[in-house]
Amino acid sequence: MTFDLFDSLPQDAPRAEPIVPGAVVLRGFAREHEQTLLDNVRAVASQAPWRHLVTPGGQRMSVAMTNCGQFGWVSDVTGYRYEAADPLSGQPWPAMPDAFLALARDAAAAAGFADFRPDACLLNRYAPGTRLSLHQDRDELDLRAPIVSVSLGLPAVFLFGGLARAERPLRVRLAHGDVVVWGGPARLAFHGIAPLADGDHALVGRERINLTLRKTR
Ligand code: MD6
Ligand code: FE
Repeated sequence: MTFDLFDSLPQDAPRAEPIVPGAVVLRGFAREHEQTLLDNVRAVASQAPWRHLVTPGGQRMSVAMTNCGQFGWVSDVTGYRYEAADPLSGQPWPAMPDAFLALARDAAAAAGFADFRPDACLLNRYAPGTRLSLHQDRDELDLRAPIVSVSLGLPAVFLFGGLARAERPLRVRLAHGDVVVWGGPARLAFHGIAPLADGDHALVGRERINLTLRKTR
């Protein structure tokens, strides 16, 4: 029998980096589908345009957002919620692209969450300087399901805190193609994005796009 060391060390297998129990970064997991994902982002935004939502406190969010799938996350002065129709058009959100579903299912499975079937995808767009302040994602009814988060374009610093807002967050660099899967004991952790550094990504330009895929009910 021959034994080739390199058979057991695939050079191009995505590396899985645990952040905290329940949360893992799959480095480069989305890279091979980057063009399809970006084409789909463009198609979604042509039907349901990027917009700056207002928080219940009356602040305009600096991150631009849109949605696809059966439900979309919206915020206004009355609160946060998931809605089946885009409030701008009254029409259903654009359908979830197959490539989003497949990537979410594969990433969740790689992180130990079998059979993940998201019914919502929130798309976030960051220009240089844009940040997302610390928050919890708790508008979903089934908190046993994980969230799968895909980073495209400019790199960002993900702030990963604890279950209390006051806990000092870890800083994790997320680059183009990285996928974060989090659930279990991390599901309600506070998190955010530090102000985006300026740069020019070869494929995406001067912005960062994030997709977060959720099971809302
Ligand atoms: C972002 N992400 O990466 C913002 N939420 O632009 C999130 O707020 C987020 O990455 C829940 C789960 C994963 C995430
Ligand atoms: Fe979040």
